[in-house]
Amino acid sequence: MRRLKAGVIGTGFIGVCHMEAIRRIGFAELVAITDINYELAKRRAEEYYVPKCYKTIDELLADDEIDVIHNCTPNNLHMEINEKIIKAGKHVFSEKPLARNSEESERLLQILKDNKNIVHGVNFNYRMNPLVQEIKNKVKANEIGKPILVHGSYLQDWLLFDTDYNWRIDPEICGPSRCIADIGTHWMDAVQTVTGAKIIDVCADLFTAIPKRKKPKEVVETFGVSKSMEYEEIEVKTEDYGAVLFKMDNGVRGVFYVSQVSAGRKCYLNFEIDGTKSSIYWNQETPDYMWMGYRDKDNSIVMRNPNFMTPEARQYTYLAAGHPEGWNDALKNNIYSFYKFIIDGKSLDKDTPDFATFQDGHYLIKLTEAILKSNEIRQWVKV
Ligand code: SOE
Repeated sequence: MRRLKAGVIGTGFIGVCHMEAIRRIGFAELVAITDINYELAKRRAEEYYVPKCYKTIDELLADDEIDVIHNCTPNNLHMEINEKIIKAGKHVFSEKPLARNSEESERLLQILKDNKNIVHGVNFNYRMNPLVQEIKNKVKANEIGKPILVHGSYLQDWLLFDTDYNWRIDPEICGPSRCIADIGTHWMDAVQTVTGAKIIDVCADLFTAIPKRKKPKEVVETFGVSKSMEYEEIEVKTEDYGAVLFKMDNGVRGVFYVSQVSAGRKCYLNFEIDGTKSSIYWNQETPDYMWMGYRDKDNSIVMRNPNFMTPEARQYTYLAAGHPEGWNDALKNNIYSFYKFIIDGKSLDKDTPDFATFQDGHYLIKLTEAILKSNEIRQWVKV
């Protein structure tokens, strides 16, 4: 069987997750990596036994052996690198956000029009949890009736203290939105996936709870803690919290809030879909369980069990019930569905993938911009 050869650009926190996911796919082979920090890339190459470690992105792009390139760089580099990958004729799997703004992501879509053979994906990984896929199928099969309301949140605490710092705080690198762009887009993607509908109208309130932070002199990894006593005080220009009311194109009303300053919450992405017959609730911190709520019988908590799942969702679950599957598995599923789409010879012109495409990534940037606008003008904004 043919194996797809992969290259990874950026070997920080998320780059390593991609590398490990590729390694778990039988028909994929990780052949090369690169990082702006060449020493780090070399260490990773040794640790993971990656045959080629390039000094520059251009060298990696010029490698004829490579079919797929993962863009795991910081946000401000996504656009240029995505463009280069497409122009090098490689399939591209990018971290979110695709670009700094929707003008840039729109330009990527234009470039893709002239490169129709390229398969493009964005890492909205939460949609690929087995139970999120199962909920999608249940909603589609009308099990909860017609969806009426959607609500939930995504809460973290890794930026609670004023001594917490990471490149995501800097709008030059992260972009004009942090909390909404970084984790709100995951929530919106998950909810759009399970309902099969789009958010089209938003009304938002954003808040910077910690307006000044102590930026350490050393570089701190995402979720890392700085031990440095040397710092400079900086003004924070992006939001720590956001609340959004919304309407979807199928009439569903919704509300969600996101925070990176909620003590004790780590990766607390949860949503509930309330339908005319019943409700379903799922939380990423307990990913193997979903709650089903009823008006006319007892509520129940259902444990992920491949034996009783829909065939569509079962393709994304591997372990027997009681053997937890979680965040890394969902990320693997996302990357697997991307590679499977390519190896099966499918085309984004004709086939609908389970993973998020650049089209979806572009729409999520437009949603983020509408949320920023709504917060600014204190009014509802159409996307
Ligand atoms: C930091 O908030 C972060 O790593 C996000 O950037 C990821 O997208 C999310 O999955 C986990 O948290």
